[in-house]
Amino acid sequence: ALPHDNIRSLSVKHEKPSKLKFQYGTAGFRTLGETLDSVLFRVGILAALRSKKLDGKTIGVMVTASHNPEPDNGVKLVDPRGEMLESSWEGHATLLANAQTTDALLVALDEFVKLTKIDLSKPSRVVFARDTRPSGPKLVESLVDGLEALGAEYRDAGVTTTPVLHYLVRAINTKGTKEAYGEDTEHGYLTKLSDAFKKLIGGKAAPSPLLIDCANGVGAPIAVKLCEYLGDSIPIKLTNTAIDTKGALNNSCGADFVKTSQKLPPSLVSVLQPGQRACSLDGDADRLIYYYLDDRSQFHMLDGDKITALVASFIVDLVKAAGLDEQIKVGVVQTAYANGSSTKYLSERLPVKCVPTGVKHLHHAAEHYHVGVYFEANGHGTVLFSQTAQDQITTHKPSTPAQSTALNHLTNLINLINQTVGDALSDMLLVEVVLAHKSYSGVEWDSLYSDLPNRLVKVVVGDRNAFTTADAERRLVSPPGLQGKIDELVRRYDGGRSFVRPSGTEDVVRVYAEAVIKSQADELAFRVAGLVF
Ligand code: NG1
Ligand code: ZN
Repeated sequence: ALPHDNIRSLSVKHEKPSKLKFQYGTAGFRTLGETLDSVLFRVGILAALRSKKLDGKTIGVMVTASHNPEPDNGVKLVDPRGEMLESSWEGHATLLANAQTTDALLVALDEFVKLTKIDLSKPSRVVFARDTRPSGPKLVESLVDGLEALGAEYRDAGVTTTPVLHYLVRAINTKGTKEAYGEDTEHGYLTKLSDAFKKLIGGKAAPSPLLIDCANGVGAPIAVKLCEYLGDSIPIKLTNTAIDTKGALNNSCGADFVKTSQKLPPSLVSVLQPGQRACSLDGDADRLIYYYLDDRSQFHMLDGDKITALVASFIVDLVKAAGLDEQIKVGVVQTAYANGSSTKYLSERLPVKCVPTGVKHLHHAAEHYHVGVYFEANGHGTVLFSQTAQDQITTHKPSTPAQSTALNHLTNLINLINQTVGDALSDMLLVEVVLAHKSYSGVEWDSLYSDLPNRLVKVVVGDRNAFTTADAERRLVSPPGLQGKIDELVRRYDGGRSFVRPSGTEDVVRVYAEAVIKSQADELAFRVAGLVF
């Protein structure tokens, strides 16, 4: 049975605030950091139980609120292969987090253990990390109390990025197997990425300096270390690295700021030179947005869709050059937020699938291809190489030197890319590799296709659950009649497209619109928002 006395004596130190309701959403639990104490304690218990359920495999816990404002915080679980928590457990997490008292929690836990058939005699192992938020240290203490309540073995990976934590989980669980992912330390991660990068870039001219906006978050210290490992293989300049300045995190900087406002962070205005490449990470370094200023100092954004276009074509070319185009099919996964021009460009070249918002949907769909490339427009994504593809790449006997080179590149790409989850630093190195191989500057990359002007707005509504969708969120099912009205409006705009969906992370409904002319995209978005309101 569960150690009731132990759980009780620790749980009373982490009482649930009476009025709050918590929900494990697409990004785990996420809300104001100061309200999350009881949630972290209970997540500690849940992580320990998840590990027992999976026969003592190591589970990850990441404490972060990503691109959200500094006072927010959050927590999410990572499954043994470095992937997001299996969705059937999201409901359990929500239920446990909302048990009002310690007694109610104990009852809920007993029921849960019975229902899920958890063998409590199994060991439990957990590794956790946090980002740089000021509320982090206290929340980690609450988490540790939850782990100790169940007697779990745990490892504190300290202050690091979300992708590093995912890497560690996968590395720990595959140690000593034929699927070994790398040494299970930050050093192992940095070595794996930088070694692969150096091999891929070898012989190519050193690219011009890249400016990285670290969002004043945890990406900064990890990027500093990465630069040491990369040595002079690529000149990098870091900015927005002020992790100790109160209020600086994600404030007018970072990937979400750039994508949402479609402009340069003010702090870069006097720093970025025309023609120079730059990119922004988000607060936990799993999103990446590139941009540059043209010679008229006009801002151009290269978002997740542009990254997909760049990377997918590069991989398709390599697979072909390796003589594996019959055996390995490359495909792309997008969401409804992908720019219409990107979908058109990609669909003309390879299979493209559209899925609902949220990385877990993209990730699962990408697993159906031999090589699956997925990025959300906001810059969160990666490339998955299936076991079939990896086996083909390692066993294929090249018949020409060109095939042999292409195979080597593919092998190194598999090591360069963090396949557990989107990883801004790994993705950045990937982009740099492709740009160097193609001798592209931002201008040539940008000209693969022209983005349709677009606008994303939030609408606060009485009940966002009244909005339900179909067709990968591109159409509304309810409220009844609303989709017809949206269609009617959209028809009046040249190149018009618009859709409405409830957010999975905020209590709002999002409206997206695009059209051939910027003012029309804005107008369409606001008129559709008017219908929703
Ligand atoms: P919601 O709030 O469901 O739109 C947002 C992002 C997602 C994803 C999640 C998780 C947009 C429009 N939505 O989801 O892409 O990143 O957060 O962080 O960017
Ligand atoms: Zn993030």
